[in-house]
Amino acid sequence: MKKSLTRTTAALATVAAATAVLTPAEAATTAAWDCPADAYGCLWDGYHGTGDRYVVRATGGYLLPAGYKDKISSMRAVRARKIILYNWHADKAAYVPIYEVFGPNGVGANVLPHENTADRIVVQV
Ligand SMILES: [Ca+2]
Repeated sequence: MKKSLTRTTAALATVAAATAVLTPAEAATTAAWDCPADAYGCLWDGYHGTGDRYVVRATGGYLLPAGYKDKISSMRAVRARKIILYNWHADKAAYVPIYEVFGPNGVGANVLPHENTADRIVVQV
């Protein structure tokens, strides 16, 4: 009985050590508002620059990729002068601007109250 308990304790210690090693790397890749310095900006599916990140690397106006359409909740302009998000309004048959942020190296913002609606982006430099 005592020997079995010792083995269990040793196994738990191994798990704890592995977790301790992994945690700093996870934290580094999910730092809030982290966006590459050479990108025009970043969009996130979570609030406060967290969650799945879309790195903006093209200027002009274009549709968001399928995985990011209707999912953006926060955004930040890094090299761009301005990034504008648009939502499609079927009744107007048009994309309507819903939120904008300013750079270069701007602070991030939550896309309130229009989170999870953006379909299109315009990036101005
Ligand atoms: Ca939409």
